[in-house]
Amino acid sequence: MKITNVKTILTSPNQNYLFVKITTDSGIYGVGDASLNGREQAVADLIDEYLTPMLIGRDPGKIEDFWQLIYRGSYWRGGNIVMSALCGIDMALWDILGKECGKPLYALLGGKVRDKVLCYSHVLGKTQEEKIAQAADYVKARGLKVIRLRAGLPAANGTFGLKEDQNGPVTEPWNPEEEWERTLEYFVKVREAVGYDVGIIYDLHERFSPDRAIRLINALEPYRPFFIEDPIAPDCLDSLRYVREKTTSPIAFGELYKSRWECLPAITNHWIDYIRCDIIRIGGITEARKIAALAETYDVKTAWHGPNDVSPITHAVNWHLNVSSYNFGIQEDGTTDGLIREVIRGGISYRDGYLYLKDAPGIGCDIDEETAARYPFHKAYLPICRQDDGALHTW
Ligand code: GCO
Ligand code: MG
Repeated sequence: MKITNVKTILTSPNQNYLFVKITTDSGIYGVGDASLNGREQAVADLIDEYLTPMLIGRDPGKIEDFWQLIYRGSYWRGGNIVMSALCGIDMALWDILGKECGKPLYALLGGKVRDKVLCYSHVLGKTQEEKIAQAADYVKARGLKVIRLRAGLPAANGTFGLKEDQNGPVTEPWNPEEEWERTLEYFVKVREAVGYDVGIIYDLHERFSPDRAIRLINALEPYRPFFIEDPIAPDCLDSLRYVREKTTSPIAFGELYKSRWECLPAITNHWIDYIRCDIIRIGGITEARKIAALAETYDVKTAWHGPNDVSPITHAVNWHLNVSSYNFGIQEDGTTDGLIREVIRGGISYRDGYLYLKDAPGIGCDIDEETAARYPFHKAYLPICRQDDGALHTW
């Protein structure tokens, strides 16, 4: 079998996504997700200009070789643009392999060790009151076993539903000391509203300095967080060690990691309990299964990143990894609105706190290209944060 065509598809059904479709001379094609919020066009250009010429005429079954070719073969290693592009292609190649074998992706990864996937959803809302009401409703009406709160404004506000290109990021306020108080109060109020039978995850979104993160995590401890997500920025490894040593709540970390080697110290030193890389950011399925195996060796669980800005294709890939990994912990089920479901057919479904996927060869998703074309892409930027004094703060 030989690859005959590689197509990038930029589309914006309310939010920007980048898909990859690889066609072969056998008629089998595969689809992948290469979305990188705020930089989609750069990833598409890399695929179109540099990677596609390397793929045409290749055997799609040589997945590991292609991964190494792109990661090591450019001499320059990794980075968000390269790894996202690599992921879109990697997913599409695994999808082709599954379709060729007539087996779902999880079967190629070793088969199921579980039948359903525990998940959590995002509590959203404009005001604290709205969010608390939604948290209670999630538990009562939707049967969620675990819910997720986030420090600060709802994610990526200002990048949705654009009718024209943005020319720079929207600015959000973030004043650490004030927000520290609000962050604590919010968690406590939600805990009081939903009781102690429900898991509550708190995404601190890398927004606190180590000293503030330690104070906050310790203040939250009596309210039993399911885990604290990304409390500090990932850049200084020693800060993670410091936070770990001074706190006892479970820590989930790593949505900004871009490779296995970045995850390594956190896993081997037991600085984290859950590794939560974004499959797209680490170069796809080929790398995710290596990270999962590494984490299993050290009793660290997986909690792959699954927000609304990764598409149903990635949510499905996460599911295949989750059912076939012994050390699966929990899956983020970011709220996706209906429109992306018109563009991507197939994918996971939710019932009573768990995710399910119907058996189908490969990943089990397809792109409706005509519908994708009806939602034109508009360049958008992720927001930034600034403090009262004007200084930039991690968003
Ligand atoms: C999460 C994440 C996201 C990110 C988003 C950026 O835990 O789901 O923090 O909400 O902010 O993926 O594009
Ligand atoms: Mg997060």
